[in-house]
Amino acid sequence: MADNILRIAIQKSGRLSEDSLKLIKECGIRFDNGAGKLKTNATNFPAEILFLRDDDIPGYVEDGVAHLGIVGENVSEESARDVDTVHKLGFSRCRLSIGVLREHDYQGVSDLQGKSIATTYPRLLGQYLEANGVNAAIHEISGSVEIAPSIGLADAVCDIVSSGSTLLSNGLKEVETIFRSEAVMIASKHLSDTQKTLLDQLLFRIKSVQAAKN
Ligand code: PRT
Ligand code: ZN
Repeated sequence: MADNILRIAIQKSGRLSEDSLKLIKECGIRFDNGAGKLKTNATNFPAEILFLRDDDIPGYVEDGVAHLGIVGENVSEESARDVDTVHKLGFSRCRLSIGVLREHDYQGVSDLQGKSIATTYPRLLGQYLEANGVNAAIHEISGSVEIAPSIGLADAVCDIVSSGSTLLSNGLKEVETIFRSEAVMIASKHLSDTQKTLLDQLLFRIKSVQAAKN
């Protein structure tokens, strides 16, 4: 595999996509992002862009198939992949929180003892419960987590919250924030010297773009 270009993985379509593309463009990197493409070459920087599901990005970067990736810290941390977090990007801010039914008279984290909690983040939730000495059943589901308490599938949820309106519309209230997240750039631990130099150039441009906005 060519070790003199940077292969950058970004989310194909979702909440991170637009800001990820915008950041790369603001760094002066030009490429053709024809709809439906899975890979494209930059025309004025030795880089390729891969368009992937966000959940797949940490694994591709760990394996060195992609050299860099833009992903939510929540996804990167949950994946437990061995990658370097090289820069915080300031967009897609959200939090991973525990929610319970609104009518629940919640007093504190020990209320979760012996309860079941539905989540797509079993690792981060498990760490939080362990750190707080709480023994609860983690019910891993792959989507529509917020509906679980109202249909009797679980006592609580642990999911990503941004405005809070999804919790609210499912009769839930946010009771604990366990992780704060934003988009980050992650890098492979196996970069060639050329790739390290290209990464430094890219980070310099990203920091300039960020500084110009502040
Ligand atoms: O298809 P693919 O697997 O690539 O995408 P995805 O559906 O897994 O992810 P996507 O695009 O929904 O989110 C990508 C990343 O955006 C997440 O990993 C977070 O880092 C970040 N992010 C920021 C969010 C939100 N805000 C967010 N609000 N991710 C999800 N949500 C969901 C949340 O799961 C819940 O269902 O929005 C709902 C809550 O939003 P509020 O505003 O009602 O609180
Ligand atoms: Zn995903």
